[in-house]
Formats: sequence, C-alpha cells, structure tokens
Amino acid sequence: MWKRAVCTKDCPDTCGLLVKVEDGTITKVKGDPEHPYTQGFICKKGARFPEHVHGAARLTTPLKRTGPKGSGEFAPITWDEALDEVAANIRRVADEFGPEAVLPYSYAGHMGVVHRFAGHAFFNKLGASRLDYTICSAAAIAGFNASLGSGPSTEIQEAAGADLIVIWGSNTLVTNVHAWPHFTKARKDGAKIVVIDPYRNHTAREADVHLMLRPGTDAALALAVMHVLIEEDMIDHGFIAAQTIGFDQLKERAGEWPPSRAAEVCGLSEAEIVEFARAYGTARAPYIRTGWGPARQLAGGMAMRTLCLLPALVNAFAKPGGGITRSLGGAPGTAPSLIRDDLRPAGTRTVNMVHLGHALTELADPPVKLLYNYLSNPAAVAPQSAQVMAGLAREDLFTVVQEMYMTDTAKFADVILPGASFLETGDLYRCYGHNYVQIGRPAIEPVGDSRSTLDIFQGLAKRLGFTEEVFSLTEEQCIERVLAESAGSPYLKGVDLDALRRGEPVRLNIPANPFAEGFKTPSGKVEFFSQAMADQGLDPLPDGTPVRDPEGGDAYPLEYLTPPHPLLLNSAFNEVESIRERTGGPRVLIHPDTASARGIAQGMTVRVFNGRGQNTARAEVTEDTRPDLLVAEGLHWPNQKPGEGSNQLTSQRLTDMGNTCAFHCNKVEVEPVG
Ligand SMILES: Nc1nc2c(c(=O)[nH]1)N[C@H]1C(S)=C(S)[C@@H](COP(=O)(O)OP(=O)(O)OC[C@H]3O[C@@H](n4cnc5c(=O)[nH]c(N)nc54)[C@H](O)[C@@H]3O)O[C@H]1N2
Ligand SMILES: Nc1nc2c(c(=O)[nH]1)N[C@H]1C(S)=C(S)[C@@H](COP(=O)(O)OP(=O)(O)OC[C@H]3O[C@@H](n4cnc5c(=O)[nH]c(N)nc54)[C@H](O)[C@@H]3O)O[C@H]1N2
Ligand SMILES: [Mo]
Repeated sequence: MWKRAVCTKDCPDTCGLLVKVEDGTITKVKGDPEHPYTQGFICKKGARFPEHVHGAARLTTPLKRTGPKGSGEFAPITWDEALDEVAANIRRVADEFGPEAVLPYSYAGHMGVVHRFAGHAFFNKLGASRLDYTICSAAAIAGFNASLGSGPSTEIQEAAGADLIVIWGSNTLVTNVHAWPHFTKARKDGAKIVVIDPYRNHTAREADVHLMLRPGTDAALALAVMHVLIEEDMIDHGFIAAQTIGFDQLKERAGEWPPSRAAEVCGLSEAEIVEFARAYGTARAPYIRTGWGPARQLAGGMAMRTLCLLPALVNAFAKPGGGITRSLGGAPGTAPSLIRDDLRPAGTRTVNMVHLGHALTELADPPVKLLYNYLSNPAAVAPQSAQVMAGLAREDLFTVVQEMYMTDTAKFADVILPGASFLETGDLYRCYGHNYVQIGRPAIEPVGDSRSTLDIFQGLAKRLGFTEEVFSLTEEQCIERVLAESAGSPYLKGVDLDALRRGEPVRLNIPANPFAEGFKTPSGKVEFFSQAMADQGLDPLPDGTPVRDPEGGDAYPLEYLTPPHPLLLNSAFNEVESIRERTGGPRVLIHPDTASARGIAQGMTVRVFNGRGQNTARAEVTEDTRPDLLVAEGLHWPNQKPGEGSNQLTSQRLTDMGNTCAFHCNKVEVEPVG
C-alpha cells in the first residue's frame, strides 16, 4: 500500500513523498506527483529512506554505558530503566548545581513543528539553560532583514519568467534541487544563469557564467556592481526616491568601490565584474537565489545585507520574473501553549549552540553537568570539534543522547534513547523553500522499541512530577494547538485546513512577490542606510572590507570551505551503508598549482590542518577550486577515524550579525601524509 508522507529533513524543499508499506515495512519511497512544488521527483538520499529507517545501523532499544566514556560499550536496558535513570540524573544535577547545569542541545533532525520543539516545555519547566538556535541561518536572516525586511521573499517559481538568474552562494542543484526546473524553464526562453561561488560546484558546472570569487568578498563584489549601475545610470530613480532610504550615502560608499578595487579583493577580473553588472542592470527581469554560503563568514551578515540591495537599485520587484529569494513559507510557527516560555524562571541563562565546546569545558556558575542531546549530532556538526569532544569525554558530565543511530555523539552518551523516525510519527511540516504546508501521519509503527520525541519528554515529565497539561497532549492534539494558535496569522487566512488535515499539501496565503506590497523594515522601505545596524554598533552602510579567520597568520595561507555534500544531509545519511560507500569518504579539492607546490598528487592522502585541529582526506587535484582555496564537501562520520572531521578546523567565532557560526571562514595548510 502506498501512503502519503512528508520529508522531514533540513532542506528547503520539504518534499511530498509516497512510501510503499508492505507488512509494516517501508519498501520504497518516491516523490508525490500531486505535490504542486516538488512535483514527483526526489533526491538520491530520499530514495534510500527504506535503508535509513530499517537498516542494520538503526538503534532499536535504550542503551546504558558499560565501558569508559566514548568507548561505544553499551548494554540494552528497558524504557523504564532508561527514563528512571535519566530523570534521576536530571534531579540530582538540578538539586546539586541548579537547573541551569542542565543544557539541552538540539537542532533539525526532525523538522516537524511538534516533535522538533517537543522538549521546550520540559526544559522551560525545569529551568534548564536555554539554547540559542543559531547554528544555521541567523546571520543570513539578520543581514537580509536589515535591508529588505522580514518575511518570505520572492517565490522560486517566479524565476521561470526571469531573463537573468543569479545563484549567489547556493549549491542549488545539491541543496535545493526542486528550484532547478523553474530555472531551466527560464533558460529555455533565453535566460542566462550566473553562479557566484568560490568553487565550481555542481550548480556552477551547469551555469553560463561562473564568478569564482574569493570567499568572504561578496559585499565588495556587490558594491562594485552598484558602482557600475549608478555610474552608468542603470537604476530606477522613481523607485529609489519613493521606496528606499539612504541612497545618497550609498552612492558615496559605492563610489569607493570601483570594479578595479573589488577585482583585487575578490580575485576576479575587472571585466568579469563590469560585464556582470551590465547584465544585471540591463536585464528585463533579473532574479537572485541566495543561499546561506555568503553568510557563513565572519562578516556574513554584512555580505547578505549588501548583496540583497541590488534588486532595489533596479527595482527588480516590479519586473515579472525578477526579485530575490532567501527564505519562503515559515508558517505556522509553534504554539505558545506547547512551548510554555511562561514556565521558565526569569533570568535563565542562554547558551549559543555554536559555543558548545566552550560551554562543556569552560562555562562556570554553574558548569554544565548534564547534556541532553536530541535531533542533532554535535560531535560532527558543531564547530571546533576538539573542544566539543573534550567536553563530551568528561567523566563528570552525564550525557543523554536521543538518536536513531550510533553517531559520534551517541558514542559518548551515558544513556541512549532510540528515537522514532518521521515515517513513524505524525507532524505538521512548514518549509523554508516553498509556500506549502502539509501534515504527515505515521506510515508505520515505531521501529523496534524506538519512541517519538514527544513520547520521550512526556515520560520524563511524569517522572519529574510535571503535571501541566502540555505533558499529556497527543500528537494530533499538538497539531491542532499549532493550527489554533496560528489562526491569526495572515499566512493562514483562507487556507483550507480540512485539506491540510487530510494530508494534502496546502498553499499558504503568501504572495508570490511579497516585496510588491512593501518592506517589513523599521522604516517600511529598503534600507541602504540602516539605523538599526548603527544602533548595534555596526556600519549602517554596506561595507566591502573582508574579514578573515584571524588565527595563525601566514602559517595557514589557504581558505577552507566545508559546504554540503550531494549524498549527505549535514551529517545524516552516513548511516546508510550504500551511501557512505558512494561518497568514498572525505575528499578535499586542491588546485593543481597548490598541490604541486606541496608535492601532492591525485588520490594521495593529505592532512589539512590549522591551530585548531586536523582532518585527513583524499586529495582531488582539480581546477574546480581556486589556488588559494581548499574545499571539503560534507560532514562525514569521523567515527571510523577518531578525532577527525571537517569541524576540527572550524572556529566558534561568531558572525557580525545573528551570532551564527562562520563555518566557511577558516585558514588552513595542507601536506601529504606519510
Ligand atoms: N545534499 C544536501 N542538501 C542540503 C544540506 C546538505 O548537507 N546536503 N544541508 C541543508 C541545510 S541545513 C542547509 S542550511 C542548506 C544550505 O544550502 P546552501 O546555501 O546551498 O549551502 P551553504 O553551505 O550555505 O553553501 C552554499 C554555497 O556557498 C558557497 N560559499 C561559501 N562561502 C561563500 C562566500 O563567501 N561567498 C559565496 N558567494 N559563496 C560562498 C559554497 O561554496 C557553496 O557552494 O542546504 C540544505 N540542503
Ligand atoms: N563544517 C560545517 N559544519 C556544519 C555545516 C557546514 O556547512 N559546515 N552546516 C551547519 C548547518 S547549516 C546545520 S543546519 C547544522 C545541522 O546540524 P544537525 O541538525 O545536528 O544535523 P544532522 O547532521 O542532520 O543531525 C541530525 C541528527 O538527528 C538524528 N535524527 C534525524 N531524524 C531523527 C528523528 O526523527 N528522531 C531522532 N531521535 N533523531 C533523528 C540524525 O540521525 C542525526 O544524527 O550543521 C551545521 N554544521
Ligand atoms: Mo542549515
């Protein structure tokens, strides 16, 4: 029997799925042809969901540590024993050190609004430290919103009518593949595709033009483009006068960035910049798809804020097919009655999730004594792994890991709680790459003895004597709460909730071109000059000065990027053996000049290192990267190689805006091994 499902992975596409269930087992997964946006095709990862759910790697029973920390030695225990043990340790730590000594750590393993946030009320009631959920998109959001305002941006389908598509720091073919048919439709009608990315990724290979700029130099490039647009008068004076603030100051600032100056900063030629600026300025309908890449830099907020001003100069919003996409959808949010922020004691401290390594090894008053990890794999995904691993290895840290597989984080647990997958749970899925929302219902029973996140927190709440009603609601009741408490949202106005309840994908009430209706900035206009940024001590105008990884100086002359891998989803899908084999393990792209200067040949094992750590990988000598840049796609499970992984090389430094991790801002050196 085929059943409808929704992909829960942290990806902008949130695909409509059809899953084939035979004897309580998922045997096949394909795209739902009736999903208006994802239209019946899915990625290579999604096709492996049967193995992801039923594979040998799946954890099916609670486990308790029997060997030293990190040894991976565990013995099965019952759920009662597991929950009693976890509850007793939470009580012990809270009594002895105060509840803030408990740190919850979670992210996006399950994107449904019920299960993703199912721990919040529990930790609020406990008074545990709060987690600041900044690891992914906060800089991109802060930067974009400072210029164009909050809320959804141009719907991707609009781009089918564009004549110039600029893919700016997004590996669309890998991380947002359902956008591609709309881009190729435009291309059939003559549109050109420009990719702006430091390396020739899958998307750049398919582009008409690739601007292979140095990482962290997007603001400089955008300012030079503005320089040309203004100097050659390719701008919309009427729109600028009516709908923007700070143009005169912007004009002065852009004046400081002639293409010759940006060319040097960006590592591009002057001609490339001028040609791109003219193409953008003269396009009938220029469209930009911006990814998260430019914002994963120390000056990432500024980069995003600057590049997203380009459509305002030419008023791309008024040109059918034109505009800019950062994020879409986003509704409905969670329900306050499910999160219960009101239960949290006033003044409870907040820990930025980027700073996990610091929090586990250096934080005092109180120190973290209990880590409760769920829906995340920080040993692989959090920056500066050496410090994260030192924290996880602490004998006096009690670690709970709720997981589906024996990840590197799970290996360091005291108790492992086996989590049920999205195909075994019901939830409501909003999305950040299209404007549809959908409810997925369990296709099969939880595999083995696994339990949903909601079930697990309710079991713990009972043991701790928490009696609020939220700790006894069913999945369906939670979904109804979310709908009821979001009823006032304009995005849900007129939405067919019965169709939604039947499991159909339903379009939210969000215009395809929301910028035509104005800008949700403090001034209600596009802000070339941002008083809000000035108030935060930031430059109120776009600034093109790159900010580099300050550590190590000349000892580490190369930049290092760690973008997504086509077959992995952050660190997930490593557990699927057929996928792990196909990735071939960690690889690093090295330019031929860089390789030969260091005696590195194709296929050699190399060591990439800096002051924070090292990672070994197979050398892929290729002109797909710049001479000053190494690229390592994907977060491979380092658990076959202890103490390694791309995040050994990244830092916990925060971005200029949004307090995100500058994952793509690292200085390194590379040498052959042995
Ligand atoms: N297959 C697959 N899909 C995924 C994911 C995955 O891991 N694998 N991850 C999911 C998640 S959680 C997210 S947030 C999204 C992320 O999706 P993307 O936005 O596509 O990913 P990013 O890591 O932000 O990197 C995008 C591109 O930015 C480039 N880049 C890095 N630094 C710079 C810079 O300074 N300037 C410019 N112009 N480009 C730069 C990188 O080389 C990369 O090609 O993808 C989601 N989809
Ligand atoms: N170097 C570097 N680091 C990065 C990035 C990068 O580009 N470069 N990208 C960053 C980004 S954009 C993000 S969003 C973060 C992502 O950080 P995470 O959200 O931690 O990403 P995942 O690796 O997908 O880990 C999710 C974990 O949840 C588990 N899981 C999945 N579904 C379920 C479920 O239903 N129940 C339970 N119990 N567990 C489940 C999976 O097995 C997996 O181990 O990583 C960041 N880290
Ligand atoms: Mo992300």
